[in-house]
Amino acid sequence: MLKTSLSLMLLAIILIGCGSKDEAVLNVYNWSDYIDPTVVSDFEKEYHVKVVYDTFASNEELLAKLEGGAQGYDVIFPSDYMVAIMMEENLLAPIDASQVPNIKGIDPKFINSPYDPHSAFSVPFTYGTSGLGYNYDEIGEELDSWGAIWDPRFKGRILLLDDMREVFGIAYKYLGYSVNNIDPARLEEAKQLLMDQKVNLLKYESTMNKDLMLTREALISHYWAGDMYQVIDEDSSFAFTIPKEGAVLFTDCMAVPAAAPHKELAHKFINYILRPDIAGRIVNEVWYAMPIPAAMEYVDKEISSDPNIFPPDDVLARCEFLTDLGDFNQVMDRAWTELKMK
Ligand code: N2P
Repeated sequence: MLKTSLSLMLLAIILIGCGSKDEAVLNVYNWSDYIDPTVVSDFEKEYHVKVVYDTFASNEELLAKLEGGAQGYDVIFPSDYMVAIMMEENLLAPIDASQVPNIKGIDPKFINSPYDPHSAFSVPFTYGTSGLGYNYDEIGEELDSWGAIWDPRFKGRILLLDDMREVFGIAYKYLGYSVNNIDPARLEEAKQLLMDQKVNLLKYESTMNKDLMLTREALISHYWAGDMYQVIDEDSSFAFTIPKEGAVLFTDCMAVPAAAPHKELAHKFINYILRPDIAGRIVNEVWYAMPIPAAMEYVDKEISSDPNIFPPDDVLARCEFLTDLGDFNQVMDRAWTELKMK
């Protein structure tokens, strides 16, 4: 009897020990509002692991974290041009495709892209564009041009993304230049235009935009399509447009930092995200397109048929991917600091 209870006790101690100390952990670092939380908790259950989830607001913030020596992250979500920068800086571990069999379900258009020509360091997660979100009911008319951000009617009530490449992207597109322009004179011209815009600016912001719109403090927000659709889903006074001048087009990716402590589990997570049923659930929650054709049967019709979320070719043709600007990055960075200081 005593022997049985002793061994039961021993068993309990061993089990408790396994549950806490040895439970595997995966550290995920993603954009805010960019996952269905139940997808993460289901991963924890299915793989008997714990996911520590943290968020960032821009590619530059993510880069600064990694350059600053952050060691803990296992899966990160850089955009296209940032994958290129991180590859250049040796910050990424190669993706072992044999551990991610669901890669075969990705639309081939998104494989071997210019930012990662051999798809060696990144796996596409979502794609989409930025644009203008606005309170249609209050403005009383449709907006179709970036020109709206300079319109004196909207003084003090406009949010622009706290995102250097996106903000200069607007000014460049409005002036008819490429978002990847590296001519200093054109940068100066864009900066001046953005200086003039500041009377209308509520603030540069990338995370509180939803609240600021829903409380009516902001009337217009330069925003990413899916995030704006999360607002529209809550309050149908709002609308979204990809302006006629064009916008930034992005592919956000999954990648594993070179210093990731749990690389094998990171690959399992990436493979899980690519599963058609899981991808479908994510699209329905975040309103961003994922390049996985087999996921479409799980996606709500309302989302899959929306041309702002799955943009047709003529819209894509006026949009542009950001590319790594090389040394010009520092020049733009200075102009951005000046813009934000004044
Ligand atoms: C996530 C927004 C990310 C889109 N909420 C920009 N890459």
